[in-house]
Amino acid sequence: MSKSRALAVTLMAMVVAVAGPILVALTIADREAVRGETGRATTYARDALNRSEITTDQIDKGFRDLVALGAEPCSAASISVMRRIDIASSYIQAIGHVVGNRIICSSLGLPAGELDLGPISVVQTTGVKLRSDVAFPFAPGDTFVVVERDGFAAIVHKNLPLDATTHAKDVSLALISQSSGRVLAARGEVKPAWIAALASKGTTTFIDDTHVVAIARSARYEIATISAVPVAHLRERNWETTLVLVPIGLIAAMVLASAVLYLARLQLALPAVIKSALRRNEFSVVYQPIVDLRTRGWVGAEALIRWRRPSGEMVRPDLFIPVAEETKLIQRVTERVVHLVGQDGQGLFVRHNDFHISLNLSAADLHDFATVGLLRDLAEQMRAGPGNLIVEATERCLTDPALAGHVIGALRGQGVGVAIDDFGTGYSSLAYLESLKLDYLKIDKAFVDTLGTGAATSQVVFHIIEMAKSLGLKMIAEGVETEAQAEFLKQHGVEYAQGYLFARPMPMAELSSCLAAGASHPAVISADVVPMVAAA
Ligand code: G
Ligand code: G
Ligand code: MN
Repeated sequence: MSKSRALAVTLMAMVVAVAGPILVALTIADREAVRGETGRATTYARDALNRSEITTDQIDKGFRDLVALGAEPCSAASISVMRRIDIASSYIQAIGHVVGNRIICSSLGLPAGELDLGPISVVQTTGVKLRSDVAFPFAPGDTFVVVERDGFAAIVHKNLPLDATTHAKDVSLALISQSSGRVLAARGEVKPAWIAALASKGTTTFIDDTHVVAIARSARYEIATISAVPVAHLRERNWETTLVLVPIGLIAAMVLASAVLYLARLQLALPAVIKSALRRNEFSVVYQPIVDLRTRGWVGAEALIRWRRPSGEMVRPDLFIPVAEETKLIQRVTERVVHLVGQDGQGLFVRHNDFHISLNLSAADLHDFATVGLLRDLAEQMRAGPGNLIVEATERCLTDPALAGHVIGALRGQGVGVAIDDFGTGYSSLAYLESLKLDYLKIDKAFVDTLGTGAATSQVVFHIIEMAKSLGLKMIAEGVETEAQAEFLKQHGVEYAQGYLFARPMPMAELSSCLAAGASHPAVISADVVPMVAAA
């Protein structure tokens, strides 16, 4: 990655790290406010509806009692039942007998005399007649709702269901006749658009330009209530939540931003740090044994670079090898690995002349003839014979297959084996596999992992094995962790394997003492090789 691109990426990551948590905090505050105010409006609407339903229940029962009595509507018996209903029903002001638009007699008794109700406002589909704005001489200044059925009328104080619901003065509340959409009682502004929204069913909430609106409809009567809370409350609540959440968002943003900064500085500084690590000899090499799957004997080992910072921190090769490749430092890293292997492996091939060490090469190494000289010097220093040294090249290394082919040809010419590494994980071209002369194919851990899982990709292993056989390549399976995998690979003709099942990467001193103790010729030899050993 070029320096300016790295800076651009860092800048973008910073913006996301800072803006992300703050945007999340603002979004949560907004949602919380909407949820809270919608909940409040719904509570008001349900409460008003509940009170209205109780009132209607009481009226309904009163009318039924009077009809059931079957007496003359203004007889002493009827009047006494009216008084009883009036006293027993908390929401009913008075109940009486109606003829035309006049109450002839009522629970109020004689002093009230005949009362004029004025015209009917709404006739509900149930036949109930409603008058929504009735005034009485005995209660100047108050208005009432009168509910009429079967010749009887109940007088209800208009604001009873609404005033008892909330004392917040700027909250609008309305009781509506569902069928006609007519306002029976209201407090505050009621927009026609809210009443129009009654058409749908159940409880509805919505927010318009000015209010958070909730509508509750009765399932039992043709009534509904609307409550509307000014959006100003929404903003207040939003602000309160914002005051709590944004500081939390800011802290998260700061933590994220410093993490980005740390990683970016590390990434930008890494080339310089790699150079100083080369100067200060911070690199070392460990060796992971490669076994013969039939005997479990150690036939070789892969050299793997390790980087320990002076702080003691280990930096993973996956992290710094790509950076070294991008910044043209990789050949110096390869040289260092070759140098370290040469030091570590003094006399190794003299003691174990059929053992091999394999080294990982990068693209730059494979496109430069200097690598041929480097490996020749190593072979001389280690007194390596043909096959004692192997180089591993990944598919990604072969950017110029023709040139890489020449370097590979020269390496093989001096007895260095060549393995194709991480096979199947990169961009594969069968053409180059056929044109290049190679010795080994390493089956990537990703495919070994799929063995016996029934995953669709587990089929890929068979194809890789068949291909390796048809090209005459020996196979090394990587990342073998279970006996089942090892057995499966052996059954399918894979010769070699590497993985935690057999051994982890280790320093040369440990590798040497294991070899001296006979790791390359284990005492326990599986049954099917015994005849071969005997034959040999
Ligand atoms: O065992 P380890 O986690 O170190 O390996 C991680 C990756 O680093 C592997 O893909 C391995 O091929 C790569 N790697 C290890 N050592 C070297 C090295 O010396 N040179 C190169 N180019 N890659 C290496
Ligand atoms: O060069 P290559 O990509 O093959 O590097 C091999 C990598 O795999 C190294 O990082 C090595 O430490 C790691 N490795 C080797 N054997 C096992 C194994 O059995 N399991 C896992 N998870 N990693 C392994
Ligand atoms: Mn490798």
